[in-house]
Amino acid sequence: MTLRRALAAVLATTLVAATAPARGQPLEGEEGEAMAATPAQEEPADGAGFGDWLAAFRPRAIAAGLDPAGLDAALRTAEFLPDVVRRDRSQNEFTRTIWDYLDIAVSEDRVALGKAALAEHGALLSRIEAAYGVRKEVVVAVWGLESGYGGWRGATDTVSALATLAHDGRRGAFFEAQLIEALRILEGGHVARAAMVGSWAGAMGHTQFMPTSWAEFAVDFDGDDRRDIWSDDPADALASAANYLAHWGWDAALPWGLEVRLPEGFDYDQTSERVVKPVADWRAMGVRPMAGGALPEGAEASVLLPAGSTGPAFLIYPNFQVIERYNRADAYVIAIGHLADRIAGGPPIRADWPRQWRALSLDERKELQHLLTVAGFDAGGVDGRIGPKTIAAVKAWQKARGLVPDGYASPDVLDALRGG
Ligand SMILES: [Ca+2]
Repeated sequence: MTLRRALAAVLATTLVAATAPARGQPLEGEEGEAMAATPAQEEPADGAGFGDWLAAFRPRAIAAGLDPAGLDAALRTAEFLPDVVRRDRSQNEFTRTIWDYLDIAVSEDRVALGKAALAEHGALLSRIEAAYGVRKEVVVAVWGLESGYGGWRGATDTVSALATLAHDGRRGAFFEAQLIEALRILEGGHVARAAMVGSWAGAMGHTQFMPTSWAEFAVDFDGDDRRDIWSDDPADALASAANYLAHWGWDAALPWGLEVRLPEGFDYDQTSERVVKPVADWRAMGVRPMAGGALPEGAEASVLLPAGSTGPAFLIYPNFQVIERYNRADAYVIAIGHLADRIAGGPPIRADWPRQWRALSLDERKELQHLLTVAGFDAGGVDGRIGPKTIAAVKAWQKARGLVPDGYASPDVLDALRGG
């Protein structure tokens, strides 16, 4: 094992990727317990009926086209995994601010490991960049966040994890479809049954693809007729990630975004992913790159304030929405883009984050939505997810009170709402 691999394995226990939280939500940890807050208290996960579920699943899998003998062989060692259910049920309890997340996701260690990975796999990454038109640093950043540059790809048996989640039923249909695709991968001989391991939620390999993403986007880049994202050799996995980003429209001529300085008197009503203008218009309004120089033009862009008006501002380009195809959380997208920039030698984010604020808990997020709704601002329900409607409701409430309408659901906003 190289030093880089050893370091990456250590890193992965403290950082790890975040799995698909909704937009604007605090990020939850995946494999790393260090990411987790206190797990939710709930009834112990119950494997009763798992065998019956597998028996009932078998004809559905055969109807989906799977070979009965291969299917039986693959399912013979499938087990109910109580820990998978526990993690699935407690996901929304985890709470982390974007700056706490970025401290981990784009730590100096992860930047240094990314530079080492870029050097070690430079020839491969150049070939991938030429084939898919995705900057090599971006591919490395995805690798670094999803699996600590391959050092932690997950050790949970994927068939068992998916069968457990399909049986548990909270999102049963989704995970049953994933399980069928996973079984198809085995039938195709792309990976051995025992080697098909990954995260507790079924994401696999160096770049943590779910089975349906594998089916649609994985490529055989090394030409051995297997689309192998699991083995130590990252060639297929990294090319698959580039293929994924290319498919969703990655534009090699543009950045993902960049940190900007907003002019005095800037209208904060303009800060939203929903407000899209030609870059030239933002330039005319006085928006400038924090690092100096000129804004890359030739595209439309939006101004994003992921921590409100007292934190950093970013001008985000269409590539931002491409990275969202991996994970819709702003914090994740910024982490990928910024890690790529840092690996390429760029500077840290310069503006300070509002570190005096903590993240709202799930109960507090629900209370915020409830209070906004009672006050006449439609927060889009009371589900604890800070999505576009909740952000718009916070903005409208701020405007009505003569505050800066940045839409950020800070503890101060909640306190003011409690005060009526
Ligand atoms: Ca291959």
